[in-house]
Amino acid sequence: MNKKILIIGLGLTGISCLNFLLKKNIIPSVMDISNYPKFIKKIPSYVPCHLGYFKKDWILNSQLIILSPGISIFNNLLLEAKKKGIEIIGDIELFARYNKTPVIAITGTNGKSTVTNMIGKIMKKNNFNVSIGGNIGYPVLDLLSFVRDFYILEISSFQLETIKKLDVYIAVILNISEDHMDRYPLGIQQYRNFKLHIYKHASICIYNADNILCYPKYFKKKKKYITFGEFSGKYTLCYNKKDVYLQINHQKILNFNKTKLIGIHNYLNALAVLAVTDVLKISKKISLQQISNYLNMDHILQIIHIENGVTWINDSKSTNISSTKAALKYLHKKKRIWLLLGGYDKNCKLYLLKKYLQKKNNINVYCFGVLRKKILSIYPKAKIVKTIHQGIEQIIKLVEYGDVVLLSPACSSIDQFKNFKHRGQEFVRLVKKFHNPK
Ligand code: UMA
Repeated sequence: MNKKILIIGLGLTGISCLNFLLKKNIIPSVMDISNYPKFIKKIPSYVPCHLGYFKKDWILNSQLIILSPGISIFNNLLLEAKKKGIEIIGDIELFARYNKTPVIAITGTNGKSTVTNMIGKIMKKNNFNVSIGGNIGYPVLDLLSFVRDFYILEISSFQLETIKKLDVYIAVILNISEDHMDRYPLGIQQYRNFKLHIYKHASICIYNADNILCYPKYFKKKKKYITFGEFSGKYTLCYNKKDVYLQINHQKILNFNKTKLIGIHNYLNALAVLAVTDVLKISKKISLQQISNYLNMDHILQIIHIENGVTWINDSKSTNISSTKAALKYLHKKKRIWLLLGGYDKNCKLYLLKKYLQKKNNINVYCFGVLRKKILSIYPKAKIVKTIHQGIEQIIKLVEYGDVVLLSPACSSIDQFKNFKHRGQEFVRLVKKFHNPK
């Protein structure tokens, strides 16, 4: 690679790209909009580095730009670079150019991390040598140093923006609903189009048959298609009185009420997981055992404290409306729900949540962060607080036996926190502190 390479963004992705190139004796230039990017100390002094703003001549004089997912390809300078014929890729495309290991790739608006983890666990239990990476928090280029049977990648729409040819053995789209609309001004179809990139070079495509947005635009003869969904597809749910079953081709094979999984959204995740593990010919016994015992990841409907009959739940990973709705639906039978909602404004369609909240009379909304005033304007019954701290302080005085306090913000966290994990950890810390002030 004998080109003038520029890495933009010096977070997890940028640093992993830098290390990858340095190992190949390629010295790129690096750039970040922040004056003090998180990993600044990891940049060797001999690497040309520009901080504080995007330097136009560096961008327009480069021959290859490696862009971090947090930066939109629709940035004006990048559009200008593209017009000039400068190639713009992301870390996953770079990975694809060197990778020889089969890939299982998972995308979707919600459930990506859960499904990626579940598949990983089941495959390991079945003696596959696998590693997981991608949007889940482990940059893909770092995987290349491990010899594995498979890589299992969680891939976001941001990452899919810069992928050109990612060969994938199995590609999964779990669901598509409104998210990141600040990044996709043309709306959900624009977001969807990036998600669909995952099918492009996939041998097997698995998708949610209930959600038309997940359907491939073209069905190709040489690819195999497998479907799942609550109501339609090969892998579906079957409701029988109080029980919910996983069924394949209309044959019941697992009673979800006897598993540790919670919420219909997780049952659907399990259907997608089983569709993947069936392709890999993993014994159903192992797959179903692992699915049955799977415990939610931290920050997803995680019960963090129960006191005086009040349950405190951390669902900080809910960064969009559909995810928060899934949490509320799961808890709908609770006496009262105290919902902490808010954060950074991704231009989400709040009215979709408003409609749901208006139908319920057991949900008290406390809104915080940048979006708080917008939430109040569409849902005047909400109480406004500046921070989660203030919200807990007020709620703790009002809760009664049987209530649930739920942090399920429906927004991203970057206005007040480093990321959703930081937000969840702060919530846990504060809840413990309020219950045990010493
Ligand atoms: N930056 C700029 N200009 C900008 C925006 C950011 O220079 O306009 C700089 C920041 O100052 C910072 C760096 O870019 O120094 C951060 O880069 P990044 O935002 O791309 O974040 P990374 O640390 O590289 O992490 C990324 C993913 N982040 C995003 O997509 C926003 C991580 O997903 C992922 O785990 C990681 O790569 C490894 O693959 C996080 C995420 O929030 C969890 N993803 C979104 C989501 O799940 O909804 C898509």
